[in-house]
Amino acid sequence: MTTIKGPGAAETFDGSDLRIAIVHARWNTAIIEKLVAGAKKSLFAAGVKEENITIQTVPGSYELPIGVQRLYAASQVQASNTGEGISATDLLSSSTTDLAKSTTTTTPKKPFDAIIAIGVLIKGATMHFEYIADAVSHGLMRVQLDTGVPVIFGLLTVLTEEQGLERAGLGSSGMHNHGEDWGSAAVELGVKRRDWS
Ligand code: DLZ
Repeated sequence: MTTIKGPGAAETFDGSDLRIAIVHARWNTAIIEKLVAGAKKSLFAAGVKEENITIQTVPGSYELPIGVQRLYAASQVQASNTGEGISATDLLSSSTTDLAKSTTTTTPKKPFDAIIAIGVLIKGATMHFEYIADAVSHGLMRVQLDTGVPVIFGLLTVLTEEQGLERAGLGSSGMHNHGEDWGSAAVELGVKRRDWS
């Protein structure tokens, strides 16, 4: 069946100099793992280098906003410790010249260009689902507007386990893995954010 739903055709964006983080919850792991793999597939397809992808986990979706916020802050500190006069592009490089300018002995890194937050909330018998979904949605929006780093909303809020499996490309309906959309969104926003600066 054809459908009009979805992000529509997009230009392709070059992610080869982007630094991207994925923060994911561990609840509903089987679905999460597939979504993370889908996001990584799109990142790689856009040219994002494996060494420029950081993956961090939190226990549940409720912890996603603080995880994203602290990981981004840590990347800013890491970048500011790598020395002045090094451009964002240089910071992706670990050449000896760049390292010589750096004040640390670790590979210099720039702050993340975009962060993908991934969680799967499955509705239960109580109001728990509604409270967490609302808090996480607002929390992630707040982090991205407060920091200016694009935060990709990879939170599935599904009524059944089956709905979650479908959206991770694991169901029988042929629905695609939504993680792939999130990876593409991260690259597009990471690139566009530079132009918007
Ligand atoms: C407690 C809980 C429940 C019941 N369900 C989910 C879920 O479906 N998906 C998810 O990501 N996390 C769930 N959690 C855990 C909370 O998000 C959170 O980790 C705990 O309440 C601790 O703050």
